Amino acid sequence: KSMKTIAITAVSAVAILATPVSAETKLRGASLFDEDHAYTRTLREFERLVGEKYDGDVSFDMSLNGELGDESDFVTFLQQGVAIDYAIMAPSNMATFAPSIPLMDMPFLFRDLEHWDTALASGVMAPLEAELLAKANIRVIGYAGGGVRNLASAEPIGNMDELTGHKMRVMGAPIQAQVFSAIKAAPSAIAYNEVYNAIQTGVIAGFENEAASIQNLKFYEVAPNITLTRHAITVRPLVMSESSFSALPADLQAAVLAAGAEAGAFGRKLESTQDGEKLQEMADAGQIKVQEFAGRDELLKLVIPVQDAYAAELGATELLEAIRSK
Ligand code: X1X
Repeated sequence: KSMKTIAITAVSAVAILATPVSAETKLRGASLFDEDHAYTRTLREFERLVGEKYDGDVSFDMSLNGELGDESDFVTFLQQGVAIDYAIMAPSNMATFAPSIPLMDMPFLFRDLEHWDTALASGVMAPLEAELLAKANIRVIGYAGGGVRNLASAEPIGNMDELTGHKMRVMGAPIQAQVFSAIKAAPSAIAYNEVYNAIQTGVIAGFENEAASIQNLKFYEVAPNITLTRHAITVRPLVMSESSFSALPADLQAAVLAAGAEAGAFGRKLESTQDGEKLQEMADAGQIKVQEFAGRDELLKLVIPVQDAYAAELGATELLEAIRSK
């Protein structure tokens, strides 16, 4: 062999050694909870399904127990395309970047579980998803949720008199504070990971949440009184940073979209089925005391004009009507 042929062969060998046969893609997720919570289980199902649907190499690394902060941190990471690639998010914790997204989970939007289910299956939320993608760089790939949100407080809150002036934490979207002000409470937006401490130290007297999270984060220790206002059935998009999504090969993108939709359905079934069971478990364990709210219909009457005004301000009156009429 000539010196030239030997040199070319050596260069090719180095090139082959330096190029991995198939590069592995690593996706990073985040959950506020441990492995038992419906969100974490839904995200694990998402990971499993992507692995099943994709022929290439993909691995997952999920931070648990709020190690990376709460959802107000996640939304910034997702928007910037740093630290995490996928998560389950409350729309009301994504308001900073997309002001109309909290319409999806505003209190008193759904009549019951059937309405919630029909609305989510209908694709009616598509304009809100489009705004989230355009303004926040975040892509909805499925819908989890299905927990019923109730009041949780240090002292019992059973009627309008007790609710009036009740100092409670709400999520960051302005519509959340507007709704709870309309029903005469005294809401303030506080980061989720500060709520336990804020109730313990008396800064607030309670908050509102669903059974799965009250149980998982032991909120019953400081807010053991549950009032069944049933003011929200959670809509929790499974989301991906668009920066991460758009960098994936086309066949992995297809696997992510299919897995997101299926994992969301898995999560909705899981959380909606577990919701009542978890309340019962906590009651049976003596961790919570549950009571009805006297006059829930009155709450609804106070809230409807607030929802209407919010939708009008966003130019989303037709969308709100479309959701209501599902
Ligand atoms: O109230 C919150 O900020 C949180 O409440 C529950 O843990 C979940 O619904 C979560 O998504 C977040 O909304």
